[in-house]
Amino acid sequence: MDKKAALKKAYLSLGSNIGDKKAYLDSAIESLDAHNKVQVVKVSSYYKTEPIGYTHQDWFLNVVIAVETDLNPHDLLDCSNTIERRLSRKRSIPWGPRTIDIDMLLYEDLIIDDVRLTLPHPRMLQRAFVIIPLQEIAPKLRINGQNLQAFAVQLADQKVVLCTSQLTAD
Ligand code: PH2
Ligand code: MG
Ligand code: MG
Repeated sequence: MDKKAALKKAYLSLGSNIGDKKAYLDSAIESLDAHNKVQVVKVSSYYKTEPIGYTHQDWFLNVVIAVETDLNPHDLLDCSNTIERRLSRKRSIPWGPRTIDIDMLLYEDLIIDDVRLTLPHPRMLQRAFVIIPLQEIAPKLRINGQNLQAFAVQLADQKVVLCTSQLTAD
């Protein structure tokens, strides 16, 4: 079979709110792309975003990427978790501060719900820090028959600030 035809498209959301946030995001994206079965094909702008869920923490820097991969969803999850560990991710407070978080949003149009992985990501439609950058790199994407703009307008109260090219660490 034609190799290119076998590649699967997945979207990942990355976030950081400790230390040099941009360096953590850049390093995670480079590490994903360095895997011989993962190719990063699109990277959104970076966005400064107010923390959702657990609010007593610093603002996040968030980005969404598209990858093409030969890995199945669980192997892509393992790959992401390995990179999180390498970037000294500690799991303490749920939804709390983290050097790097890599969440799988979508993998083709697969629906998965097992102990390790739920796809589509169960909270993605409630999160402006996911929907806004995802809309930027996948403007034609539809979820549950609706375009992403329909979800974005409902999340207008969540603060998501587009970063310019002069992005700094804080
Ligand atoms: N991640 C969370 C919880 N809250 N808030 C923002 N703004 N960005 C995140 O990446 C984020 C969050 C859990 O993973
Ligand atoms: Mg997360
Ligand atoms: Mg996560």
